[in-house]
Amino acid sequence: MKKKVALIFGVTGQDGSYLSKFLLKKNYLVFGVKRRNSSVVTSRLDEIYLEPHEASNFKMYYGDLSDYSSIYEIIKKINPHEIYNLAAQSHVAISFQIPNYTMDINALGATRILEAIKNLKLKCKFYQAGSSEMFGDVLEVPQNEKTPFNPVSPYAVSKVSAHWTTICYREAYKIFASNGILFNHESPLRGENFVTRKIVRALVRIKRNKQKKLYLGNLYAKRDWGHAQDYVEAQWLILQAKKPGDYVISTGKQYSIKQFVNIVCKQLKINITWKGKGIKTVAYLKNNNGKKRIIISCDKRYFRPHDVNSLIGDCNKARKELKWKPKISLNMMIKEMIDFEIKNLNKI
Ligand code: NAP
Ligand code: G4F
Repeated sequence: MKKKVALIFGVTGQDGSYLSKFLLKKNYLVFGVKRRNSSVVTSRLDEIYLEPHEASNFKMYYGDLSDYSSIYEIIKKINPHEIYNLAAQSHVAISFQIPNYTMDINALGATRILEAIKNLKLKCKFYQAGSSEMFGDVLEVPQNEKTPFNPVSPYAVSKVSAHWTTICYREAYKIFASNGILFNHESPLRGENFVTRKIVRALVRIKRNKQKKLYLGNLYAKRDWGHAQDYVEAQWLILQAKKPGDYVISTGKQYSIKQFVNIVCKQLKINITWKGKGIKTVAYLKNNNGKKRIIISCDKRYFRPHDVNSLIGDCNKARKELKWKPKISLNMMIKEMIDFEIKNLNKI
């Protein structure tokens, strides 16, 4: 039987890596699009990107979401059954510093892919990586597919635009185009400047005396955190549905950043005490001689002009229609992230 062909924009990212491995296991031929960087960083794909190009079921091409001609040519050459658009300037805080770029890549980037599909008259299916950040200052608790969006960052606005463009092309041109509305999902492969990886990495290093302190921003924001491995399965299931549609993917549980820190400390057997309020909150350790050492403080640098304070998803539609549910608990995920950082430290 001929292999199914998938094309992944954003293949070098956290989800791109998990999705590539997932699709290879499902016997797909996987093509990834990688943008040019001054250093070649494909570390998240090392296990699958070692074989010779021709013989491999995983191949990469250079392209950029800012460049319509590269997108058009790659899609034309590959003629995929499924396209996953995971590429984005995905950091919410940074989107306040580079709003034009964020809009170009996240909003117009999705439009460029959809335009190429339309212009080439392809029958392929399209997945758009939407975000719970689109709910912003939430208008309903928990959030589901019917909850109105209320975005509060350039990142969220760009994702709302891509979301509606996907629906527009589905309805106007009958393209099988679907949106995932994914809540935060993490893993050992998460970017180092997202809060979960930053916390785990720093606390492992503090435990090993390789770092003195961890500086954070808003400790009181709450997120609904799942594991990227579970969430890429949902991305695939969304494209296997009978009809295109939009799906919330979440765990339905939420924790604050402070609670996340507490769980990591418990697993690492770091005995911290919290003190203070707001930006003056600190966490300290007590030495054997009773002296206190502050290991966590807040720093203005990590606060956003406007933060999303509370997110929690209701994924009943995905549970019912896609038979999807999260399998990896927060505790299991944190353990995996800790083990990964310890392994990294031991390599040095
Ligand atoms: P990520 O690790 O930041 O990966 C983003 C990917 O996009 C990387 O491969 C990156 O390439 C690529 N990219 C950035 N700019 C590009 C450009 N101009 N042209 C082509 N590729 C470009 O993000 P992720 O966590 O895997 O998330 C995947 C997608 O889901 C993103 O769209 C994100 O916004 C969305 N999302 C994520 C979450 C989450 O919690 N993880 C939740 C909801 C939605 P480089 O490697 O070269 O940087
Ligand atoms: O880990 P974060 O940067 O993730 P955020 O902003 O929720 O965005 C992630 O999830 C979205 C889905 O909802 C994705 F669409 C998006 O692409 C990305 O993957 O921050 C989480 C929370 C925020 O409230 C932030 O203010 O943690 C708070 N925080 C506190 N201290 C911090 C820090 N965030 C970061 N990055 N760094 C800190 O030091």
